Amino acid sequence: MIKPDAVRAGNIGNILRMINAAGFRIAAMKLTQMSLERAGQFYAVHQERPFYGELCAFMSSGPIVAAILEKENAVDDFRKLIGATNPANAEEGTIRKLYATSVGENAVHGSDSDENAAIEGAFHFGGVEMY
Ligand code: DAT
Ligand code: MG
Repeated sequence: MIKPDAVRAGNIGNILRMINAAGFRIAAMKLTQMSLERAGQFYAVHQERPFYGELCAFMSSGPIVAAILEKENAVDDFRKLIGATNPANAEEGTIRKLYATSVGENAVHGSDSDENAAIEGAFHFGGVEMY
């Protein structure tokens, strides 16, 4: 996902250009907005964390770009492309270093495993929207 902060800042094109340049194939993509309830479901794994309420409020605060990306070693390579959760710790040239403003408003989401990528893809897209 390209998160609401990056969409608001006009960085959809910049981020997609980096994703393309890194060799990912876009298998599904759309502009959409999660309700507070849907954001809560998406991040349910974090529900005991102190930032959960803030995270769900932020993620439902405006439109996002949801996408399914394909590549060999996609999960690890995408995490490298986006950089550390906190942009203060992200490497130079990563999406979060360039476009995130804080640990909470960090421009992009990436799945943390192939299994979760499949779950998260199905959260946003029906079968006829995947190519
Ligand atoms: P990532 O998005 O790098 O996988 P995560 O899964 O640990 O990071 O956390 C999910 C999101 O929750 C993260 O992108 C932003 C938010 N978050 C994480 N740690 C936070 C913190 N200490 N304060 C505020 N928001 C935080
Ligand atoms: Mg995560």
